[in-house]
Amino acid sequence: MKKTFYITTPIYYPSNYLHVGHCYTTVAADVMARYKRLQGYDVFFLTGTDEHGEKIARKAAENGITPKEHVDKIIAWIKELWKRLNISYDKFIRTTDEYHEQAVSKIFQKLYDQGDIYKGSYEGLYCVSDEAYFTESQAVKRDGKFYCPTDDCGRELEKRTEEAYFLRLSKYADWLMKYFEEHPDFLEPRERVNEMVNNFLKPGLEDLAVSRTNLSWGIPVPFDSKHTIYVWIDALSNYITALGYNSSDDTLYKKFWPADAHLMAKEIVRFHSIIWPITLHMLGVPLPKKIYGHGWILFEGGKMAKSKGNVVDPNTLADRYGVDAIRYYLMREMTFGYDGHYTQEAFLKRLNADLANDLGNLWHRTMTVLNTFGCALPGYNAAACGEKENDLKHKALSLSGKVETALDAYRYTDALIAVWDLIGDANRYIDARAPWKLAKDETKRDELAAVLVTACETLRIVATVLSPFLIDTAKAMCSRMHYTPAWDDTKRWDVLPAGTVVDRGEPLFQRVDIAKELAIDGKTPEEPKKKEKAPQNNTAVTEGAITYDDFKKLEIIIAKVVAAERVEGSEKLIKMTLNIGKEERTVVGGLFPHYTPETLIGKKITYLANLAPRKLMGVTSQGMVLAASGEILSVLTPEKDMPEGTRVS
Ligand code: ME8
Repeated sequence: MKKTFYITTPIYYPSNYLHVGHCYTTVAADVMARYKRLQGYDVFFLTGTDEHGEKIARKAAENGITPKEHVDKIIAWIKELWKRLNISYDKFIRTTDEYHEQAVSKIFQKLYDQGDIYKGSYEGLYCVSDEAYFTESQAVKRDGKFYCPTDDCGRELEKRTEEAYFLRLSKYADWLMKYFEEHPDFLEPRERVNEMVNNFLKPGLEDLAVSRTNLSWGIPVPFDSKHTIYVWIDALSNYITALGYNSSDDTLYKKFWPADAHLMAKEIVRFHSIIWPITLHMLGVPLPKKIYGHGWILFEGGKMAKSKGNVVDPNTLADRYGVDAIRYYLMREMTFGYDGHYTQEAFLKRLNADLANDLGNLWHRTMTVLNTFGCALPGYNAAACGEKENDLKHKALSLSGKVETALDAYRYTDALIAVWDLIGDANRYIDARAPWKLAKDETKRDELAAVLVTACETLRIVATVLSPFLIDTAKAMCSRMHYTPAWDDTKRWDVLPAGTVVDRGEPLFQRVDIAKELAIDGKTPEEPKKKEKAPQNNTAVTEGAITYDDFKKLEIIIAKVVAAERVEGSEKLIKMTLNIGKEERTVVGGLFPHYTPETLIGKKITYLANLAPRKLMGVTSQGMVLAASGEILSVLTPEKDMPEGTRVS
């Protein structure tokens, strides 16, 4: 039987149209689902919508339509968007689906029957106009009074007490704490565990109100018609009801649960990593294997959010630049797990540099020379392959292993960096071998054939590993090579048969004029950062020159990073534990987001050991990790594997 893989996105609120932030999680889940399918897994990929609640009821009322009419309209739009973005979900769940409502009702009843839900009273700050409760931290506080935080309201809130049903979370706090300790991979990235433990579990977990009396747009509490089930039990249960839990046909549930990963952004990690595991534990249902809370896309001064209006419409981007450019940018630009900025300029630069130049040109120049060969892949003589061919072949064959390591750890960016490293190598290889020159020399046919096969096989491997990311582009590349992508083939060479007629086709990507594109939105390109002034003449260098004896004072050695984590409260700092041969050292460096802690662990780096210790954000750094820094940043690693403690001189 095939191995199974079950992945989910949050179910989004259809209060309004979705933006690029929602696309981020959905594309990440789609890439993972496609990657696993390509590896032979039986995959179930779930997405959907969270349709009940006050917000949606209010929005519909504003438009003079029923809540159902409102959500139906938005959901049709969302489904179109996912189709357009090539999202390969297996099921789209709506919390208004009858099977879901029935299953949730049964869950609520069971929890009540076994005493995990009980009746109590809910105290909160109530807004009469919005008919909603707010906590003190949500409300706007002025002169000791609390006011409604919704944009167009601002009315004074009154303290009210209301009857409600509560979920007995407090009873399971210790159990959950222990679960986190025993399952270090359950919640990622690691920082989120600390947030949950320090902010919610240690201060004492409170029971959660899970019903409301003033809400009609929701699932009724089965044994008390005055109450409606409120938000989280309804929403979170989608991950099991979608599979048929509590229904007459639970085949999918038996096959796919527990989920391999729930993906979401950090603001709802609390619900997924506290309320959800406890609810499942109460129900006697196994827990999902992983909760991954990624960062936020920031845009124009904060989190991209519907409520703030600082959103980018994915359809506009797709109209202008194509779907693959969006998918690539989202997966390449921001390190999964951490916040990142969206800028139009960075988007366009990636499109031009990575897609049109690096990938597009590699394809185009290779296939242009092949055209002169009658477009058919030549047979070649292995003896015609020299060091350069073997080098590129070796790198290409090692690509999918690197991509597997990265994607299995949800490091999408690292996977794409590995692909583009190979594309860069391949472009340099073509530059060096200049096949267009070889093509002019009849006596160099063997050499030319070896070059073209090497380049085409590399492109085949690139297209295969890119096929979960750039759906249309990879499909075009493969079909032009008459090749069906197969993951195992990425570890094989000479897969394309000699004689295969390859169609060069249209350019894979069109370059754009960045200034013109920005001008459409009334923007101008950012000034390039001013470079540090170069020394005016050689004396400027020699004047400050140090003697060899000075240099000898620097104790630069090779060290291995054995542990790494981000420094709390800092955007850039990473704290590392280094093995320097005879002992371990702690060092802090401003390496994020160029490196994440996970990518540093295991690396051999160059370390200045005798720099006087200094404190950075409360952590004492003993020395310094050496790095080259310009527009990007690169830590210096020894070219060959050297033992820890080796002196650099
Ligand atoms: O929270 N950056 O729905 P929602 C990154 N219905 N991701 C973003 C983002 C941004 N700026 N903006 C949105 C809900 N997202 C609940 C979920 S699940 C049982 C119930 C993505 O419509 C991200 O995945 O507010 C985030 O967690 C989700 O959209 C919130 O979607």
